[in-house]
Amino acid sequence: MNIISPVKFGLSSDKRRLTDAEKEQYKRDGYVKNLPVFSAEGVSELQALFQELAARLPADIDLSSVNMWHKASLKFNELCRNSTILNYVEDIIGPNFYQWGGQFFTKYPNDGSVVPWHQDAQYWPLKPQRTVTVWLAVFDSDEGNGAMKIVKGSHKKGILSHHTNPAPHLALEQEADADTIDHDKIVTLSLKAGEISLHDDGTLHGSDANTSDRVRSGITMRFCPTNVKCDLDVWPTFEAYMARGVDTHNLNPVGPRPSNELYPVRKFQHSSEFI
Ligand SMILES: O=C(O)CCC(=O)C(=O)O
Repeated sequence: MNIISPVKFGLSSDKRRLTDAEKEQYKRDGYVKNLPVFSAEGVSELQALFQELAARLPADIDLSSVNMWHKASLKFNELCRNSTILNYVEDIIGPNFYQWGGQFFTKYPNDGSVVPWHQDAQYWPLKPQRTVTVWLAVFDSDEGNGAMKIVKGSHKKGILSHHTNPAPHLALEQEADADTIDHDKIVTLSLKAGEISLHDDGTLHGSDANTSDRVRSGITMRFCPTNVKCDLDVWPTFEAYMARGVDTHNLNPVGPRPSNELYPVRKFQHSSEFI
């Protein structure tokens, strides 16, 4: 699909919304995929931004290990305000929502990194459980290069049993117990560069190693309706960055729009570190 609008980060459209079938699928299965956002020109800009931001990090910092790009970089923050992306999110969580996370999940050819099966809500101190994750494909992502996989319908099973697995090739220490994975219900979220998937924070997901000669990278953006509150005792630097609508609940500290082009160095950082 060719999508047109002369905004930064390429060509996108305000016109496409989730269809009723996609909304139903999200409720029933905990995900939707192959939602178009960027045309070929936009994808080139997106890939250039990926190269620029990845190159900004000191050599000893792994791109996938840092979050908070939406606090550190104005360009990244603007990418997360793309109206097509926000329209899709609004169709799931309603008109008033904020962003709290922005991260790359990158696997270079044969780097061995794996994302273990997990449910996000299992370790996120956010109540009620309503976060939608946007996973934006910077490059084509498929079986060959370690695309994300989900277990269809797992978001309806409540919080499943996890254990800690500190193995160095794992991008996360939280791992769902093997007997929680229904292998018949696994779906690979193959995406073309410039497309997004959405998943529910209760959906089991993970990804295998990239054994291809192609880079696999996705940008995750975490969005919550304004009635979701973070437990600051667990995540003290949490801040809500309004993405759309108004916040009448005022349950969380609010983060300022970044005015700089900096980079995060850890998973969690406060906006005051980027001034
Ligand atoms: O990119 C991946 O393989 C996993 C991403 C992930 O864990 C997430 O979006 O929460």
